[in-house]
Amino acid sequence: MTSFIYILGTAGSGKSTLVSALSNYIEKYNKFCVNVNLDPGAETLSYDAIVDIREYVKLDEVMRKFNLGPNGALIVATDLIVNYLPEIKKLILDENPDYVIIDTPGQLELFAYRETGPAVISSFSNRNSIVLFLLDAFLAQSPHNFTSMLLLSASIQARFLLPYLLILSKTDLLSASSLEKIISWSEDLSNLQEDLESEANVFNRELSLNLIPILSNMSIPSLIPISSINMSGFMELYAEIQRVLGKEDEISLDQ
Ligand SMILES: Nc1nc2c(ncn2[C@@H]2O[C@H](COP(=O)(O)OP(=O)(O)OP(=O)(O)O)[C@@H](O)[C@H]2O)c(=O)[nH]1
Ligand SMILES: [Mg+2]
Repeated sequence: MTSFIYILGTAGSGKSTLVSALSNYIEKYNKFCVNVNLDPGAETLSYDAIVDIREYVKLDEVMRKFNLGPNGALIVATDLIVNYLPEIKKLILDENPDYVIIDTPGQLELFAYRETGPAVISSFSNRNSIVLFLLDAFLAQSPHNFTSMLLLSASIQARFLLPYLLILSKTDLLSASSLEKIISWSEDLSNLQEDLESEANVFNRELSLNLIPILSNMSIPSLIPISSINMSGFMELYAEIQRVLGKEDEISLDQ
């Protein structure tokens, strides 16, 4: 049965690089993966895409036709994706893949908070789907940033209502101690709270501390640290994807 893996995260968090790394990794287990680019603003793709939305929605044409600058055109271009969903779905399912890995626009808010994201998911399949939400480890090193990222991820989780994994990307950029610190925050928010107490900026400190009780009431999944450069964490990530999708047998069967 075909499963859909949606890669979401803020601009530059490593989404497109993960599409390429994850599909290469999964294919080692003799699973057939296809990649889909839903980012009309992508400059170049580092992976083969069975569907590239830039062939349907061209940013420069949108700019000319609607007399828009690049940011306005991205909003319209992302909205226009919904017109092509039945055609795209057919192209994907005709291949009968095990996994479809879906790259989403850098401007997370265009996909997540307008209609396109939910429309894509309900068109492709509400079942056998999972969201991987990327937190950029380099940015997550400050306790205030990390708190904001958790809040954003909880908001995305509420918006899509799909099984959901929280991924700490680019961990190769961090020292072992910085990585451990971030993991300790995610495992126990009281560790995060403690480090927020020494945040120098009063406004950041107060805002983040006020968010801790809210975050404590939400079910935040454990963080999966990965690097798409040195491939650390991919075994855990793939195992977790399979567990959530109910395909636990794949690794043990195919290894
Ligand atoms: N060191 C390191 N760099 C990474 C990793 N993953 C991605 N990058 C780099 O981060 C930058 C952004 O990566 P992308 O994969 O383009 O990120 P994105 O989220 O698709 O970016 P947008 O689509 O523009 O939002 C690139 O320079 C990547 O080479 C990683 O695991 N480690
Ligand atoms: Mg990208």
